[in-house]
Amino acid sequence: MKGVFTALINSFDEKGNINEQGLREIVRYNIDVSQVDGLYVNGSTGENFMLSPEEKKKVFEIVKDEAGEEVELIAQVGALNIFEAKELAAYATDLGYGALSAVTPFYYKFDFEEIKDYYNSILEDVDNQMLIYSIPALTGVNMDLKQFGELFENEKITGVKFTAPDFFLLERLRHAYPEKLIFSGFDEMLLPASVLGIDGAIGSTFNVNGRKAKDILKAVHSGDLNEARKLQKESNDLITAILGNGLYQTIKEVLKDKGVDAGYCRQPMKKPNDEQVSGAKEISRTFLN
Ligand code: NGF
Repeated sequence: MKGVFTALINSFDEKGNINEQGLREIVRYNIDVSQVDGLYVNGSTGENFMLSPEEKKKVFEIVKDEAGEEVELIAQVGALNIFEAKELAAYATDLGYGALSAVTPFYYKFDFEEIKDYYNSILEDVDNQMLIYSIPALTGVNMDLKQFGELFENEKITGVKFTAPDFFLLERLRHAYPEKLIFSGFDEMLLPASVLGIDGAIGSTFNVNGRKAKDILKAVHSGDLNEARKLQKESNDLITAILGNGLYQTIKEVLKDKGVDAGYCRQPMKKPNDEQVSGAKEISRTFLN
C-alpha cells in the first residue's frame, strides 16, 4: 500500500446510469497507460455521494473484476448511514479489496467521540485495514494531532488519506506515527508532501497524469529536487488548466480524447458545454502527448 493511487473517475451514460464498459476502460487506462500503483474506488472523484448503495457495490465489483490482482485496491465506504458503511466495508472486503477508507462523517456537526465511534463501528466486524479519509475543505471536519492519535489506537486504522494544505500537521503526523501510512490528497502539492515523507498519494488527476506523479516521487526519493520541481511545475500547469475548465468533466473529456469511454458526470453535476469539450481536447494534446 504505497505509491501513486488514482482516485478513480466513474463513467455514466447520457441518462446518468453507470456505464460498465466505460468504467472498465478507465480502469485499464489507469493500469496500462497511467501505470499507477493502485486505485481508490468510490471516492469524491468517483462521484460516490451521488450513488445508491447498490450502485456502489456494482462499482466495487466491476473494478475488482477488471483490475484483478494487477494493482492495489482501496474501497471508500464512508457514508452517513452507518449501516450502509458497515455493509459496504464487508462487501468490499469479501471482494478482496486490500484496504478500506471512510470519509469523516459530515453535514451534521459530529463531535470527536461520535467520529471515533463511527470508525470503530465500521471496523468492528470486518477483517481489513482502514485509511481515514480527511478532507476538511469538503466535510468541515478538522482533526488535530491528538485526535488522529486517538483514532490510530484502533490497530485496524493503518493510516490516513490527508487531503489538506496543512504541512505543519502533516509533518507532526509523520513524526508522531512513523508506522502509519500517510497518503497526500492534493496532487498540486505532491512534491512538498513527499519531501515530508508521505507513503504515497491519492488523486483525481492521476487518471491522466499518473506516470508523472510517479516520477515526482522517484525524483524526491533519489534526492533530485531540481527534477522534482520541474515535474511538479509541469503537473501544475496541467492541473491549473484542468481546474480552469471544470475538474471532473475535463478529466472525462481528456480520457475520451485518449479513446476511453469515460462518459459524463451524474446530475446535479453538469454535462460539459462545447467550450469545455474543446478546452479539454486542447489540454489533452498540449500537456498529455
Ligand atoms: O477532487 C478533490 C476535491 N480532491 C482530489 C482528491 O483529493 C480526491 C484531488 O486529487 C480524492 O482523492 C477522491 O476522489 O476521493 C484534487 O482533485 C486535485 O488535487 C486537484 O485540486 O478536493
